[in-house]
Amino acid sequence: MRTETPQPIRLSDYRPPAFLVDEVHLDFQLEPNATRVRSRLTLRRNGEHAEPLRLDGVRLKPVSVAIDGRPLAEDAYAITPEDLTIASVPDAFVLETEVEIDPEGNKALEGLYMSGGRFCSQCEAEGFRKITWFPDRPDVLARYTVRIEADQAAFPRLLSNGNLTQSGALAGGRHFAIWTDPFPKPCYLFALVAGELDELADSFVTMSGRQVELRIYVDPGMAQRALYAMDSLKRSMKWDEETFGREYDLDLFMIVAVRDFNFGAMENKGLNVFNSSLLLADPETATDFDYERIEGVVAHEYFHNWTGNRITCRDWFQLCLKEGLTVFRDQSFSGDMRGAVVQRIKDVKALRARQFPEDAGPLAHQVRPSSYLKIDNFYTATIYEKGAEVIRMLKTILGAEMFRKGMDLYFERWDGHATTVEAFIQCFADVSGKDLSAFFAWYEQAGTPKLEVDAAYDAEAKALELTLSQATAPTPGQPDKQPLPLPVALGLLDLDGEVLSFRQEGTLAPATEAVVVLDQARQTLRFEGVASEPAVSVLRGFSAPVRVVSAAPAKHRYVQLAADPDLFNRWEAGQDLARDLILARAAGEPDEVGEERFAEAMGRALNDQAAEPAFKALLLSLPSESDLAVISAPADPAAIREARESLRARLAIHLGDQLRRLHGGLQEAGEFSASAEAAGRRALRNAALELLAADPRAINVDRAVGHFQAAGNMTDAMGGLAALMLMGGEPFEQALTAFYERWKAEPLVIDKWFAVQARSPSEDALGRVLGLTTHPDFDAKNPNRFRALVGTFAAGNPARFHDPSGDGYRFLADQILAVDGFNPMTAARLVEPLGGWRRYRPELGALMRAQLERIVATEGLSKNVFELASRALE
Ligand code: 0A1
Ligand code: ZN
Repeated sequence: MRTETPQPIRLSDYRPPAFLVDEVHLDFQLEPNATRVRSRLTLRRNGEHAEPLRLDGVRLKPVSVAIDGRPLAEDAYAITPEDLTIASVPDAFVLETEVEIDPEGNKALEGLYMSGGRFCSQCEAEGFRKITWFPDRPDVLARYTVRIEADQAAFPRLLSNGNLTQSGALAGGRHFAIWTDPFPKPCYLFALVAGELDELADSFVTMSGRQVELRIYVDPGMAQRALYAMDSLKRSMKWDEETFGREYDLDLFMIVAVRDFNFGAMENKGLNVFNSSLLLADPETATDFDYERIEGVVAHEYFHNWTGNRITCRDWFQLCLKEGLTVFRDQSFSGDMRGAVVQRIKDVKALRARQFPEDAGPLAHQVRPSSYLKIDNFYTATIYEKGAEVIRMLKTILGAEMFRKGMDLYFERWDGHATTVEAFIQCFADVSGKDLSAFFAWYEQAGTPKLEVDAAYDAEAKALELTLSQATAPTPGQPDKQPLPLPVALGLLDLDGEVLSFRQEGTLAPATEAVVVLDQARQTLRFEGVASEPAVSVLRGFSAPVRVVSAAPAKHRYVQLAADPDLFNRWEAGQDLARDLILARAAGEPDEVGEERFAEAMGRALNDQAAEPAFKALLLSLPSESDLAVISAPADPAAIREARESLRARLAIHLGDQLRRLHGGLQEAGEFSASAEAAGRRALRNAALELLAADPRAINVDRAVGHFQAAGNMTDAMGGLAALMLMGGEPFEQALTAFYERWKAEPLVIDKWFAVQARSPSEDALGRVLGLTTHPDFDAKNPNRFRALVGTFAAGNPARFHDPSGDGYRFLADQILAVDGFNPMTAARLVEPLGGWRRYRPELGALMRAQLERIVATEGLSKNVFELASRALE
């Protein structure tokens, strides 16, 4: 058992920094096992106080400490494994320190570490303290000059933030580079990269006519695979100018790809560092999904230059200030690039897959949390994706023009500062003259509201009464919930699918769409002039992050599936119908007639010539097993899988010929295109095949084998392999072997090979996964590989993970504990699948709980894993 319980950090304890830093001079003598870091900080006391100087610094090997050029006597300062304290310092002074660190031994991938023989750094959130002593908090902004010195042959490129101001050769085969960043920044945006890297070069002319040099650095031989990222970068730069009036500020923008990285990518000023899986792509090795993600993440990190870097967070509780806003920006960009509806559906699917379960379990937290043990644990779907939804609602409530005005004011008012969510919202209140205090509750209240919709139509009066009510279940630490201002976009259709106009009570002009803001627990709205019984299309475009519960009959949903002009709700109607059918079957009450009817309606929707292929592909994919688990109480993953598969089988049989025709007809000829249209056609073709895989007769197996063998790009190869995985047996094994042989030299592709096996529905899936942990290519020290196998099994194979034996849970706990020994951040991110134990059948819940207890009781556990596992048990 752990002896001491770590103390939480609280938002209410925020105090401004005791000392400010104006200038930072760093000098790195790079050696893999013993890097020397000399630091010269120009410090001054912040306000009138007599506090000592306390600087963060984790397990640094001290070499020297001096103030204003005079070395300090040993009794003048104190060093602990976490900080350096100097009892008495002048009001303004220069502090010089020297420490030694061991990048090679750093497997936590935080601070300065080695990846593939290169130095690279990751400082957000609190990694800088593993490099040198510093007030490691985002509200200390300083100007940096960085000198890097290393062996020239081993580390030919030396990179840091800002502009290269000097470089040259030195004696003994060494060389140096000096980088100066003119923009004051918090230390979490510091970056250093050194090693052998190929360069892809391009440039961009900004809206004011400045030329910016663009560089992407990758493993030798990989430069061509960065072309799509470069193109995405240029489109992002242009988009931010056109959409938000934001221009890039330095003369150079660099991106580096690294293979060992805990998260996706990092927005270090002028020197973004990317997980190579989110940067490198060519048609042979990357899927369309990878392309989409690269475009989105390149944009995300670039957009941070304004929302995150120029304006940063006062403290880490404000993380959503930069993350929710930047996700909102990258989602808007992707919508403009790839089609708003399809993008919106994908974003909502992701929200439901990751954020809704979080919000429904013991790890539920506010978009702006009020306490934490390890901030690393708060890089969550709630902060990012729900944070983006909150901004989106703000835009819906204010309108696009007012929203833009508020953003302009935010940029103007806060440029160069570290600020808060309150200050951000205040900008919108100021430009609109609206009181947004009630809106602020979206940041402070955790949990997914349930929105109940009840419609009563009076045929004689031609009036519709719509009663909307909202309720949010208690979450840890928040037993009582308040109503939230919830924008509900809606419209009406008659039962032939024609749009109905209506007059909202109190308005004169008829309309076909309205946005009402529900801000009470319950509200009844009256609509007049409604010509006939309507199907009510509520929450159009998913106008608020809530779960809708509606008493509308299935026939209304069929009308929507066929004809809702809001394509999001057209898709949603299909999802709702499928959900009800699957849950009925899982509960032992299958609605066979309903299933047939659904299959027929899907057939018609697929025939709709006006609908885009990408949209149809989304229509074909049923709600995921984990989405269904979140809404069943208690969840039985085995029953859910069986019921879902049986609905899929019915569709595959009922629509077999149509699906096969679709699959055959969409076969691509000619050159690969990464465009959204071409990707949409591939998506539909692969979705058809995936559905056919639910009917594993020879005709479909052969088709999947043919698809796999003929694949001319990775999207199709993975589509074929995934379909074969679902059907299992010899054809799958053969395809796996062929795939491995073809791609064994490509780590990013081999990650996919591990992941597809982890999703296998077969009885021996866990045995296979266990076997793969001893495969020579498995490496738990590489987060991509570890997540591909262990993360995919735990989060992407619910029926096998939740095996009644509890073996799946034990396996996950073993893996978490093993990885926690060297990489707590990555280990902690795998606790979540065990966290939802209360929502599962009691027998399963007890077994999940037992593993959480075992984790918490482990000697030497990291704070990261301790925080999540202990919260999950509360
Ligand atoms: N700010 C990055 C996310 C990030 C956070 C922490 C990291 O390492 C521990 C890495 C990346 C983003 O939003 O992209
Ligand atoms: Zn971000």
